[in-house]
Amino acid sequence: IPEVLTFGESMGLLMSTGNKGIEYSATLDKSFGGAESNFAIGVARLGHRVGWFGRLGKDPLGLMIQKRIRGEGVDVSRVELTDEAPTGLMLKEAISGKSFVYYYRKNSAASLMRPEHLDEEYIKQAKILHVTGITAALSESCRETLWAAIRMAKKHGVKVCFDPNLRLKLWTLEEAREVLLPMAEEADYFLPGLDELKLMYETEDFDEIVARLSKLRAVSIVKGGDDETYLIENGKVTAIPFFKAERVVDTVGAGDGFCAGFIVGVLKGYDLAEAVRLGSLMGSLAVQMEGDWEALPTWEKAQAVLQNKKSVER
Ligand code: KDG
Repeated sequence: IPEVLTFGESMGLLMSTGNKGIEYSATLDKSFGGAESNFAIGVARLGHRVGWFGRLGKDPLGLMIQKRIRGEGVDVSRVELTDEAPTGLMLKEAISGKSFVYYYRKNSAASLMRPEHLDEEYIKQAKILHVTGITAALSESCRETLWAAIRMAKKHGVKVCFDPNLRLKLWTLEEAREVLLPMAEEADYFLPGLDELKLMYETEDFDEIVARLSKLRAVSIVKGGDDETYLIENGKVTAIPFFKAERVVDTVGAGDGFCAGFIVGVLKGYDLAEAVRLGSLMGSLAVQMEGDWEALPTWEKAQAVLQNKKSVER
């Protein structure tokens, strides 16, 4: 039985390599992405039981995604492969450490998810449900499904972890704000990025941001300050220094890795600052390899980095 559940859209991912953009690359690397499955893989690699569900097209990309997520040890028993629509796709290029994505996901199988697809019996036995704002951006029915899942979790005392994951390629800031701010109010753990908060709260002023967050019932963890993460609990701010990444290859997936580390810390009963440190370590490792989730470490690797152990390379 999974301790943590998450759901959302996972897509085929074609990525140019060698610092070349999509326009000029002759070949593309094939993988998959999806904020929630990235998170699930991170949790599984750290040794905790996690389930991811969503809808995939019954097509080669859908089959690949299901197999590979299963191969990471994530429970995919509630995944549905459907003929109704294809699996979504995204293209990505990472040029000098900056990543750009292009979506081909309108009317994908995942975007047709409806509240009836949720399995309440499955959701109710988890300790934590992790969701992101991307799902809300996909379609009206996905937004309803997300709300329905949040309500189910709350009804059964399952804690809700919410990452707004603002994607302005999917909806406008105004549309996003209208949905994401009320969702944040329902969360137990709220994990936005500082840039996202500046946009959503329409302010650059950190004190004002803290004041807004302090009104939430959630504990907030603000990712992506200059070189620290902020933990905000009952109006009290604790700044926790980042783990510095040795090199930045591909930034996509850093936030999902962070959430995975944080939630694993919570499951292990760490105090929140310590859970944030594990999140930050995961985020810093996630950016050091191409791919949205490939660089996420196992528990052993994470411990070795924490203890500053040198790896034996040859
Ligand atoms: O957080 C990383 C995700 O953004 C990426 O894996 C793909 O889910 C994705 C999206 O919608 O961009």
